[in-house]
Amino acid sequence: LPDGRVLDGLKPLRKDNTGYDLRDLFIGAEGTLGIITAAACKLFSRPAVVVTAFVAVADPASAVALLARLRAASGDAVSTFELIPRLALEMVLRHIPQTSDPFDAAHEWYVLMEIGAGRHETGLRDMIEAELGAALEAGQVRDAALAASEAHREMFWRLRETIPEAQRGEGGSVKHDVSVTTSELPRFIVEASAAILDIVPDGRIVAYGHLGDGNLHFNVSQPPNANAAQFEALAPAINRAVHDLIAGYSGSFSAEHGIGRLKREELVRYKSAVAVDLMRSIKRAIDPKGIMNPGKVL
Ligand code: LAC
Ligand code: ZN
Repeated sequence: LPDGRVLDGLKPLRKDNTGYDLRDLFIGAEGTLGIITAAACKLFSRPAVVVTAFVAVADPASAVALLARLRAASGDAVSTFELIPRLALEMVLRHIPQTSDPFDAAHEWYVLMEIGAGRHETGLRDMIEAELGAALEAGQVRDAALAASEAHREMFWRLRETIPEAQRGEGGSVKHDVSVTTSELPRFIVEASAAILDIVPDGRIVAYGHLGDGNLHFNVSQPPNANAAQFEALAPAINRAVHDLIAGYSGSFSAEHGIGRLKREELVRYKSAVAVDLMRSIKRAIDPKGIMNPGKVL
């Protein structure tokens, strides 16, 4: 450390025993342990072919099965697998200009997927069409549209990326950023939806996001015509119900967006006391004056 103290048990970066590998400690520390002043990035070659598809699926379990099918068939080249419920698509179509439903019929659930093959891969598109056909026969897929151009691809992405903005157009919302093992996501969605509707029977559940990472934004929009502030006053009760449930799944209440100030209390509630003590000790050792992003995380 700059003041000469030595942290035990860390792997020295250099042969002269200077510089310690704090990388893993810094990941997710949100700047509370120091400032990153340089980074080296490992680059991968850009895939020659990327296939983007908007797919209507029967239910979340079918989406999970489809993900497994496509990972196996593509040699694990699935780079996007975003779950979208009908309600989210409807909100997007209502609030976001230049959007349209890719299908004639309405479907309960959708997936936006992207698969990129290696540099020399050919026949990827045919392979994905064949897999989607098989999934259709198996009852997992209801309909599918493959992007035919870059503009078409951007149109599909717009349907996914504008969900937060569209949800804002629907009034008050209570949000979660949870993760569970991907295979358990379908059961979690059923149970968390029931838990939320117990508290707010007309709440509109907008559970969307990064299914490929086991990470969902399990959000609830206010009932239509309700008072936004009154609805958002239910946030602590709704958060508690969802986060208690996620703890039972050994999942995380903070999958993607960090702890910040908003989830400090949750951290103490759901992490073990040993883990929180250890985090505080590390914080004190590295930042004894508490000057690194004060007030965040711990
Ligand atoms: C998203 C942001 C909320 O996935 O993480 O849309
Ligand atoms: Zn996200």
